[in-house]
Amino acid sequence: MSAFSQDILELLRLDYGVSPEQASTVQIYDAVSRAAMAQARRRWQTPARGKRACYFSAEFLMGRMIGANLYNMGLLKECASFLAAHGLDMNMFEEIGDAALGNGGLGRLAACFLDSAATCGVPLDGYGIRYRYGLFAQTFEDGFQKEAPDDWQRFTDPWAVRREEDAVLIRFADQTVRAVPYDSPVIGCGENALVNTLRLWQAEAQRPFDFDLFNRQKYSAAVEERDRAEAISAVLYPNDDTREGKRLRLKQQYFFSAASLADLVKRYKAAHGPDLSGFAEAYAIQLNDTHPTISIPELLRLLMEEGMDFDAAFAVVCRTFAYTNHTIMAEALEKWDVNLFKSVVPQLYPYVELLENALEMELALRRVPREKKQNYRIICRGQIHMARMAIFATHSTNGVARIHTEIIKHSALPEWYALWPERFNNKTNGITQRRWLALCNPELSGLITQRIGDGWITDLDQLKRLVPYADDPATQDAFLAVKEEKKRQLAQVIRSKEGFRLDPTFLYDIQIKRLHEYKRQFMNALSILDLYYGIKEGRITDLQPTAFLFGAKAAPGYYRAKGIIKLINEIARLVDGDEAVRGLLQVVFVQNYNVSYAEKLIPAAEVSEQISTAGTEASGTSNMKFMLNGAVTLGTYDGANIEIVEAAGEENNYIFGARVEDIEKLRQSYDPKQIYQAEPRVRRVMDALVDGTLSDGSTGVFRELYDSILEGASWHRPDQYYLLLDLIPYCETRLRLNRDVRDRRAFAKKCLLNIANAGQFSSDRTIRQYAREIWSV
Ligand code: GL7
Repeated sequence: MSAFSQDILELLRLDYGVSPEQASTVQIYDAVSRAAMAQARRRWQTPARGKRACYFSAEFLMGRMIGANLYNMGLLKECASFLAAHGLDMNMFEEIGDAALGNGGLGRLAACFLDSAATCGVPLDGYGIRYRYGLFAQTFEDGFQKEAPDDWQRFTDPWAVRREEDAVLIRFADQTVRAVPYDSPVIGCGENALVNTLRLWQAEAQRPFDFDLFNRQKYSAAVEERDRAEAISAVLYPNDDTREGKRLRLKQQYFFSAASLADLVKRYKAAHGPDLSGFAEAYAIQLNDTHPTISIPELLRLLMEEGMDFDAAFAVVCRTFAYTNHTIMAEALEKWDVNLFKSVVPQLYPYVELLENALEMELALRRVPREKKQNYRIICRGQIHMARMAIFATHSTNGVARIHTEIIKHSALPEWYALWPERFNNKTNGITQRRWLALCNPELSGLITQRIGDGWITDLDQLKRLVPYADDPATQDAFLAVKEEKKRQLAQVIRSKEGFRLDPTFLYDIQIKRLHEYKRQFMNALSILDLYYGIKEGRITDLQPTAFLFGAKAAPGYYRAKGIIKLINEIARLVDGDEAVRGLLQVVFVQNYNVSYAEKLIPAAEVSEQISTAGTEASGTSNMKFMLNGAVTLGTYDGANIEIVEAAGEENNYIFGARVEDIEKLRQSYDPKQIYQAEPRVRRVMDALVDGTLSDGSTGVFRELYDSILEGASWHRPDQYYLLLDLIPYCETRLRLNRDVRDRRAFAKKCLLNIANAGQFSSDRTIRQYAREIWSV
């Protein structure tokens, strides 16, 4: 028996006094994780020398760590056989340890980056918050979303180590709290692998309770201070792409930024002595969106309190930090009310003013005319503009896909690009092929490795060698067999989780991502209605039976997003209850879509829905995961879709709809009512919302959705995301795709060419670009 298996047995025996047969699922999970952890810890030391990069992020959407860690350590097979020998298997860990400390793409990107950096030998550590509760758990009641707390730590957290000795105090105007770090090893895969660190800070009170008050029998008052401290890291804000100017949110941001910087300064001094002028040569810090931007005045403060003058300190700050922009949606650009800011972190405000003054001097030097200065001011009309601060006080600002970076430079922030063009650069997002192919799709991985070897696991460009196989009927058939198997497996999962019988012979068309108007799940729903009426009216006669799958969480306060979930659930009910279409259409909205669910859905997909309004989705990353698993993209010219289609061939994907240039031209004159009136199919599906066909349980939310398209609202024009403009082209492209899939081998060829050309979308590539072009590590 291997040392690893022996360790597991011993942990079970010593800690729990059980054999594998007697052990509970949690006990096995704990023992397996800790046995692996013991091995990882031998390779887990931070080297004393050399520059390190740090990824500051309010979100790390790690998902379940056990599988990925065992895989990267080369222990997965051994673990599987150990479990099998005792009549168990890896699926038993299903309900345990899915750390949802992020909302969506932005948080998952951070997790992929950690995996890639450790694999590529890039010294990169993650810094963030150890939320007590992650993104809410979602269920549906009568088709409406219900939220419940995500108590992810309730079993154990064997992958983290509490580092009491590295705790620091964080000062706010009204409280001082302890920040206690929990470290997880980030274990790379392959020959160049490192073990880096993810350090998440937990907020605690300086003392557990007030003894005095307790003795006087004032029990709630005695623990009040503790509760107020713990509130800071209690919950992840459930908003994706919108930012609320909430006090607690600002506290969270300062909490982890200040703790992380205190940590780095302490380490720097231990290694280099008290003079901090070389700080930027020791640490490169990437700001993941504006959430950690408060680090800028904080580092300035730390440096100046050590005696550095402003100019010297500012130079260190600029050389240390780099900023990634992840969205240009107006409501997502973070601003803090000056008074709120001062009432939370008054010690920082003078440093914000220093930054503002330095900016003012720079603008004067560059002869920016008075009337244009408004666009630059960090402090403007009683608000602090975090993105402006982030561009001004860093050496690099990057977008996350080619089109997104171009939009930043030429339409979102052109005045900044005009002043500092050399700071702006693109880093197209990527995904880790370890989790998103090797681990989640061993069947396809096996087929690929059988054809081209396993070098792709750490060098995804090697997938190019699959190109010749795209024409090979044996490979096409093998691919189709794998897809069928993954669809069968997914159908089983959905049967047990949702109680819905998905037909594995149907075409699987999947849209999974946060629920947001700009992502246009609503348009997908309207298009399904068009298919439904098309079949009923005899306009569509030869449809390849299709299952439309959705997964999405709506921010709890986002009324329309929740209405769209209800709408899709009602359409599912309509379709399911109608004999005439039942053999042709299925619609299912899965509950509690998360990383683990994605790992089941993506390998089974044949069609990847990427249908955001052109110019709105900065990049998207699920588009890359689907591509890697051999789905074709049905999408718009937006985000990374453009680069995907460029790499894999437009003929192997299905692109439709208005482009950014079209929308810009149309913007002023766009009138969705005209389309509604001129096009009976559009009218038919829109009217279904309000004519009694579909019921919203008398909430009025379907009427509100209808009005948002045809009437607009006080804060936006009608159909602000151009659903009606793109609806018919979308439906027609969908039908064309549907006709194409009948030729199974021709379709398999398209899928194989997507896989073969997915190499550039590895986050290994992205991380190497950050390392070389931004961090110099
Ligand atoms: C996002 C973008 O919306 C998404 O397109 C991008 O892929 C992701 C990672 O760069 O970042 N921006 C954002 O605010 N959220 C995202 O997911 C929440």
